[in-house]
Amino acid sequence: MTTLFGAPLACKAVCEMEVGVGESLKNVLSVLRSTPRRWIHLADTIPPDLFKRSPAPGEWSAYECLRHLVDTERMVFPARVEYLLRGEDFPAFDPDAEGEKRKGDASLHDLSREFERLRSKSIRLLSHVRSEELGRTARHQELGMVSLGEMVNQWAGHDLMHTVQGERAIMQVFIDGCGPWKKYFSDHLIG
Ligand code: NI
Repeated sequence: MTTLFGAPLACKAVCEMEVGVGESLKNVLSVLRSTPRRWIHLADTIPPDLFKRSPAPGEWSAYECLRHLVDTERMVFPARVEYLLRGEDFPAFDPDAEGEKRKGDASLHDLSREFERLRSKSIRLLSHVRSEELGRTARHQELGMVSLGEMVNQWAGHDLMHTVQGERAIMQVFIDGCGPWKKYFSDHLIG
């Protein structure tokens, strides 16, 4: 047994590495499966004016966070899986610019279901990825060499990052209204 670099590697270390990688994909999938239902629940429950309320000038509302998740699900993450499986270099993506691109006004209902539909396709794509393929690498235009394993971890983190961002945007109106309790929200204040 040798590594990619030709150095011998003990079987025990390989087995432990594979268990670790498998666990990593399982954890990633658990997040990717959970995110659309969380957004559907928010979109169906939170009043649209609060959902679309910008927390501060230039800052994304929950609606814009959801739209960005839909855009990246359509244009970025599944394509990156394909690039990495092929070992093909891929371009950088400017999430902020892309998030601003689509100014359409899809309803919260439609946007959240579109996210769920696109995510189901992504889960099907990832279900064909074998643990050993997570070590595949390709060159990202800005970041240099990255692996598929790193990319899927980023995907799950990206889900949570923009979900937290959306919830924090909704939070602002309650922070403004809570009087002396406001001091406890210093880590969450926007603007
Ligand atoms: Ni993003």
